[in-house]
Amino acid sequence: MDKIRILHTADMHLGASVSNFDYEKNNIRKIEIEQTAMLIFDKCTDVDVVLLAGDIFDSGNCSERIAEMIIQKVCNLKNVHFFLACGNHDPYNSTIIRYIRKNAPDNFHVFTPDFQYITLEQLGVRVYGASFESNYCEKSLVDVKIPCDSEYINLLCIHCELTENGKSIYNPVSLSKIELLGFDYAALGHVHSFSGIKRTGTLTYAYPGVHEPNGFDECGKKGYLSGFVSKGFADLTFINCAKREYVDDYIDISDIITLSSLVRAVSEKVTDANIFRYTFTGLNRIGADINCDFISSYANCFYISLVDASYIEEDFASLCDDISLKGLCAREIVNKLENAGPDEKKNILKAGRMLFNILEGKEDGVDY
Ligand SMILES: [Mn+2]
Repeated sequence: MDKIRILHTADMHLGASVSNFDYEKNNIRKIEIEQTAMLIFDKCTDVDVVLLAGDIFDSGNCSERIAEMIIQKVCNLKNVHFFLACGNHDPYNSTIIRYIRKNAPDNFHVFTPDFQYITLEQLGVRVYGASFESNYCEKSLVDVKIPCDSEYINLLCIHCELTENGKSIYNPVSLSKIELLGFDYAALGHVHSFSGIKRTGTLTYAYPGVHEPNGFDECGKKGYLSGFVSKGFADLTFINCAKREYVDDYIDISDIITLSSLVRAVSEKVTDANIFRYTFTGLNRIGADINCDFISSYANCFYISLVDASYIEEDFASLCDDISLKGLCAREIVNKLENAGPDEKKNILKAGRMLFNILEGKEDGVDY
């Protein structure tokens, strides 16, 4: 066969706790993260090889119920070849992986901690991989003494950190070495954001990232990779499948004069399914106190958090007579303000506030 159809997913972290919201919404998200995972398994129907690049389970003690859901899906897809390379969260010797190894059907292969390959003769494919044995792995799991056979399409499935200096506690893998070994596609796991579909020489490689986000450190579109691999070539597409997206952004409120326009500005930015965090920056001309709870109560979305990091136009002039370091600073600020243009004025006021926060022993808060 000159090309095969693959699906590549990783870092589902099934069974992970969700604690960003209230009780009810945490539960909704927990269910959604599982549902999307099952939906990806449903998308495997027409696929030849499914590559699961580790951290599919968030912990080795993940509930058997979740393992059973996956096993059921795999049982219903007898013609699809599933490969799991265990990661640092769900290592080979953990309870959940033992359960999978004992109960999964023959078309689900779990790689051992020793680098190995499985040949699928009818497809002309070799799938190479290895699993984390425990939570850390300082020595590369890729055995460079086992090169690829160019008669086959060679796939690598591995949970790792790409590095050329060999230093990582999460399976250091050298990209240049795996390229030299002759792989056509390397299905990687560990990094939670999509790397893009990368290419070096005849090797294509990618981290798909998580399938559903679980925090503001996982913003943007989330999903899995699907497409074709042939000798020296891969045609893969990132499929955005997450039910919700985390958005973490800033709103400069300098041109907003009334509270109602700020409420409107926030409402216009949000979409109902998503999860937002907006930080207000710039000059606050609305009033000293921006009530974030009040503004968020008007935003129609799954969740919103508002942070006020705006600054007010302070009366530094009234502090100029102070016989102290503060007075000295105030005089300097006022002097600078007198000679500044409007844009520069903003920065001076902002810098002035930061300086006074330090002098007054207050925390500066958000860096914008
Ligand atoms: Mn990991």
